[in-house]
Amino acid sequence: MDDEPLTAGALARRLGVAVTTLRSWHHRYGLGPSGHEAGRHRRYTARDVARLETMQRLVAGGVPPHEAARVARGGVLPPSAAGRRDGGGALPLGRADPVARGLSRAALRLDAQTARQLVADEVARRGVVATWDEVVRPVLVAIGHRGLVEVEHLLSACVSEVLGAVRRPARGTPVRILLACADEEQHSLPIETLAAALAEIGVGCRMLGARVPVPALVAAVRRTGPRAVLVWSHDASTAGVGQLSAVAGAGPPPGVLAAAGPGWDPATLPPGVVTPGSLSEAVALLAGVSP
Ligand code: B12
Repeated sequence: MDDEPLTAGALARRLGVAVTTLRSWHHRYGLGPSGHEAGRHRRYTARDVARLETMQRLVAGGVPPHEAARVARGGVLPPSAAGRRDGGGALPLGRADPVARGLSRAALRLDAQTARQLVADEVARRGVVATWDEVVRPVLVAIGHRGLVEVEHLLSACVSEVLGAVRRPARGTPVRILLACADEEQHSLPIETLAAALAEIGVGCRMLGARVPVPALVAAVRRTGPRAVLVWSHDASTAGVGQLSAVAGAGPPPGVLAAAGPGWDPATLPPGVVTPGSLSEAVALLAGVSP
């Protein structure tokens, strides 16, 4: 499978560069596809891919393209460029999906356009849940380990933009679900992803986003009478169970009250609160709420 010759599109996704970049590396530096089958577009063999991975890594690390191309074709790096061999161009992603690798490279380069396009293409290709679990989440976790805050901000914003663009159910569709981050909780991507995944299957929701103060959450519950409320907490410091009791006491209790995210301690939750452990579990739970 891994040695399967790649199309320009598949290789561009894997490297996290635009197809036009691959074409210019081909025409300018001779780093093109060598695989040729009659009647088919030229494809990149495993050897081509290895050369272009070297090219991409060195260029991402700041080495001038013509120097990087020479190394990719088998040359050695001149001492002047040696210091800038590898600007940390790759994240430890283990056996992650090749597109996750491409996304991590684009994110590390702060290449918002490519990162956004990659995520949008994968949402169109495999849907929100698979894109989150197989492509975006592994990259976010790896970036978190590296503590690259500027990359965290950039990638989060790109992912948010793509999720926000997922078509929502038509106006007039009954909305019975309320999603919110706990008070002072800024990690809203998981509930933005949940809202987009629900929209994809025609289920509407109200998503209040990051850092929802308790009075505002209670007011939203009182005003909309949701059948399901999900509150996300990523860290124990934002997981005050009082928020959940406040929701339960705000009116007729919602049929589903869910505490989601690694911040909550299941042992401390009020009775009846459910704890979906994954995005797909939360989608199944909330999609079942009668409109
Ligand atoms: C993006 C990000 C940010 C962005 C958030 C942008 C946004 N709109 O969401 C910004 C830059 C704002 C941010 C801020 C901060 N962050 Co931050 N952030 C991250 C990062 C990189 C990704 C978060 C994410 O979405 N992860 C994806 C998660 C959810 O995936 P997962 O763990 O694989 O998910 C598991 C489950 O949660 C579940 N699951 C996954 N998705 C879903 C969805 C649903 C609906 C459900 C039910 C389940 C579910 O399945 C998975 C397998 O079990 C993480 C790194 C990380 N490891 O997550 C750091 C991280 C969470 N942040 C961290 C910190 C410390 C902060 C700050 C305090 C930094 C600071 N000093 O300002 C602030 C927090 C402020 C606050 N009060 O909230 C730490 C938290 C440490 C801890 N307590 O555990 C982390 C772990 C980074 C690190 N390694 O240190 N952050």
